[in-house]
Amino acid sequence: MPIPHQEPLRRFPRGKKEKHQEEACSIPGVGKRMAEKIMEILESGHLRKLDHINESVPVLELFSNIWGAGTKTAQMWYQQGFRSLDDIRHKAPLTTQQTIGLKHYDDFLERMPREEAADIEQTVLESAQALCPGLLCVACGSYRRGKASCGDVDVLVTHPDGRSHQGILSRLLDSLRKQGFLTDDLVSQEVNGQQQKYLGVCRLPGPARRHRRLDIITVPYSEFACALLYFTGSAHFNRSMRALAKTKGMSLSEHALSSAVVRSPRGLKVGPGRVLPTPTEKDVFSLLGLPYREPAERDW
Ligand code: 8DG
Ligand code: CA
Ligand code: CA
Repeated sequence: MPIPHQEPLRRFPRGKKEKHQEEACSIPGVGKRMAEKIMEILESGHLRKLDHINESVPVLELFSNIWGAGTKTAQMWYQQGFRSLDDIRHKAPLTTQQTIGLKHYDDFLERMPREEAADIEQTVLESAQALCPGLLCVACGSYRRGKASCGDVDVLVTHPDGRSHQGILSRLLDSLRKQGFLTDDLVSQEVNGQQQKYLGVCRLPGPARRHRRLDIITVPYSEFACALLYFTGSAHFNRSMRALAKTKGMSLSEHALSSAVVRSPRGLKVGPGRVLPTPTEKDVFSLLGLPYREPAERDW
């Protein structure tokens, strides 16, 4: 939305204007063009060049809230002249993911109460255990951090026998689809031949239920603690933990904590190091020399 043009705040007498411009130019890093912008703001309280940006910001936000559309796509659509979701719906060529994102636009923007996340976790758990008793299914992310509302549900699946997690994801998804619980698929991928990730959409049975985003990740039991730590987050907390590991010559990922990692002088990993056994999250904290933090204390 354009900012209404404001009355000029001040008009500098000719000589004074040049003097101010010279002063602005003498600031390190400020060249002639930047100085001109400073002068425009000083004179009018406004920078005309930003009008277009102010206009585009809410539209870009509207577009980038479509699941599967990033900032670049949103900008491209804006440049193509699209201004509303109706424009996108009728005129933009969409990927399969963006079509799903648009279909559930309002539902995906609304966070769900944690009770609903618990019901979703329970649905996945019951289906998983019907296929293979002993499978563990844990809702991570904001749910495990104790938040009152969740953007989506992140379910981590593993089996203590170290092998029954293999190949379980596709069977679990089939079972959830047959129940009508899964409504759309967004992404399925395999990481390192072991970990499998699924990103999709589900809806609990009953009237007035919304479509919710569901992520399911299956991991080998040896990676369970590091995966649990990673998918519990928060993302900011994970970044701090990884940075700390680095300062101790270690490396932390969603797969493992490794020691004696060889890094180049620029900090790049050149040798993989040795994977440390971490049966529980507490072991990860303790190997990093940190006091344990409950999931609810990792929300920053
Ligand atoms: P929310 O869904 O309620 O909005 O919050 P969340 O559960 O914390 O976020 P999420 O997007 O579902 O991601 C789950 C966890 O994955 C997050 O808590 C920590 C981990 N994670 C990172 N980095 C990133 C990242 O760049 N993107 C995403 N989506 N997750 C990340 O450590
Ligand atoms: Ca989440
Ligand atoms: Ca997620």
